[in-house]
Amino acid sequence: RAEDGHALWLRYAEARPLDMEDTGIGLGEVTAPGATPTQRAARDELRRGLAGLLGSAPRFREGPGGAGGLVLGTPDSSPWIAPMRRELDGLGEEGFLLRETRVDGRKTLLVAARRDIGVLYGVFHLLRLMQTGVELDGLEVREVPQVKLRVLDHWDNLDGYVERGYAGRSLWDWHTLPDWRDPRYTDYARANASLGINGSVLNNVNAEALSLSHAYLRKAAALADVFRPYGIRVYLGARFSAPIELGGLATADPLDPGVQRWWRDKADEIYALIPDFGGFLVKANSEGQPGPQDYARTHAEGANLLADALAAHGGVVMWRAFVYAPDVAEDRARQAYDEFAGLDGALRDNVLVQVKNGPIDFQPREPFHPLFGAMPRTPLMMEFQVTKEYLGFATHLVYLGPLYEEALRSDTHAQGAGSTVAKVVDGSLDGHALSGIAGVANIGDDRTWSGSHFDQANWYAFGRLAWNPRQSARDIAADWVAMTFSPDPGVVAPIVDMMMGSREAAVDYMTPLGLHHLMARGHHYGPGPWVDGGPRADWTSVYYHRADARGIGFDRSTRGSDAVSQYAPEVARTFDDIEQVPEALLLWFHHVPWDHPMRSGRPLWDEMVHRYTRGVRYVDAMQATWETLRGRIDGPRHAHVAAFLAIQRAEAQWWRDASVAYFQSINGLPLPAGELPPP
Ligand code: GCW
Repeated sequence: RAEDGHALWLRYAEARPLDMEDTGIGLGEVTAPGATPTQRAARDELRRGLAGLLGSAPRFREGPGGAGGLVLGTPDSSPWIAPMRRELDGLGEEGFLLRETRVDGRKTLLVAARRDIGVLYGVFHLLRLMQTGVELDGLEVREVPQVKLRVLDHWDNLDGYVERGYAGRSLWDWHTLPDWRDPRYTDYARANASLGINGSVLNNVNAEALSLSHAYLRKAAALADVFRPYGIRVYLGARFSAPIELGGLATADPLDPGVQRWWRDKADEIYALIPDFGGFLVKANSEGQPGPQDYARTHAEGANLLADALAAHGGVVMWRAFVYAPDVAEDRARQAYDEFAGLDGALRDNVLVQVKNGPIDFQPREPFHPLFGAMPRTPLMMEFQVTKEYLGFATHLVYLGPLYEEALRSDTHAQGAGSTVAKVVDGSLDGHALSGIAGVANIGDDRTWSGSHFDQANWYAFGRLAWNPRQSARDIAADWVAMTFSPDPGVVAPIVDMMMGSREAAVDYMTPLGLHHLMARGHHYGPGPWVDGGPRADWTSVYYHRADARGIGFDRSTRGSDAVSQYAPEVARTFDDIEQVPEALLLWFHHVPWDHPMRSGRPLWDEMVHRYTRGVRYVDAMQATWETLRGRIDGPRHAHVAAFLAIQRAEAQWWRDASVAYFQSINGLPLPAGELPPP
């Protein structure tokens, strides 16, 4: 049933009278090869999509026998595409071309690529155009992915628990794998292929050694078999100490020949089962995980150990830069840069360093991570979080497109103005052929897949931006709404508007003006600016906001922790200057007096309260918008979203009231007049 959200954005609902007559192309006739699994996947998707959109299933021809209608293929699989071989050269392994043309005098729509996977991507693109009501007459589209590895990271444990997952249990049923291949695995692959996602790390970065055991590798191989026709490679989170735990060795020292042999043998074993295995994702020496530093070796020596084991098979290592020292440092925001920047040039060619978008940890707003632009000789992979650990889990409606866009468009100035994070990530700034972008998945066994209807949009936006990091979050939202709810502009426009402001609203009611890490301890849901004490100072809120009677904010300027100096001089100067730093990051970089005059003319304290209240009001506005859509969205989904918005409204106020009251207890200042939200 479409109304429970299980079909995602691939609903293919007949939304407007879009019949074959209209387009003149005769989309009911499809000439497409069906010899390989990927070719059959393309045909299956068209069957499903066109049946839904046009009201009747298309007729398939393998050809030859006439063109006209829809013609799919590669130069090798289709006599109609063969003459285009030269023209398709520029499309790479995954790109595609859609073209409306005439073949033998008949109107024909070509979906052409160099490889089957490109054709499948082209089919999904075409179906998207139809779902969003784009005119096919005169169509000419060339698409090539800008980033090579477009990967979902699942933080799924082998017992089915998903770390920071708010969408039920893990999709992978390790118990029945490899013998039972749940049809959901295919649906998962379809959804990802529709976006161009081409990799899946199956298990948590807090990895269990067991996931590399032969029994579990056979299970992973079964998933790889299901995903392969959809262009998706499987990767695994690797526990650095696995040679000890699985192999019975006395050490996991990367310079030990026995350890090196163990990883080589393990790689051979994996590739025998999964010939196109993608590689390893590693969290080492962070939050208690084992790593090379346990043996006084560097991250580079650790990463290279695994890289050497995978190199012969074409695998890669995605080595995470999310590290922090076992002892509390003066400024945790500095640590990844301090540990990694000096390793530039010391890593093998098949190593990518995977960097979170900001220097702390997926906060509602962070400045871009200073490692972007600081390691020109190393491919840096972006790690976004799709699951909303710090943004209200799956109950709060927060569209992350603008957060991703903001990070990707940030200018590192590494090679002068215009050196955006997107250019670092897609490899174009430093000329890397290897490039990657990862999203920590928000997927589980919930009927909606993502824990709520609107959280599907975050999976969707991540995938679209991974394909092309320069796309606009607003355009992506518009496509998603049209496909998911309705292409009716009267539905699309208000929902897109509501989505586009939703992230800023969460920033406002949780952590305005550059505040960060103020949530409740452990679960990270709900306010906890008072959190203090416990095992580590940098797991508390007071460590980050540093509020006292005179002011608030973390001084990372040249007079403070000097984290600003990790950025290129241009950027550092701006962040260092309290007059120039963007107000959205003011309290990230500066400790500011409560009466500091803001650009609005309000003193800082009044501005803070104003923003907290503004965030709550935005949720009011979302509720009002959603109410106007009653009757235009099917009842079940409308009711689900309305219920979640009511939860969000109450909790936005909880955040606001708790935060304002707490900070008042420190600064003793009155509430500015007129700033009380309705009860
Ligand atoms: O965001 C934090 C989470 C941890 C997570 C860690 C990481 C997988 O609170 O749950 O562990 O980051 O990214 O490694």
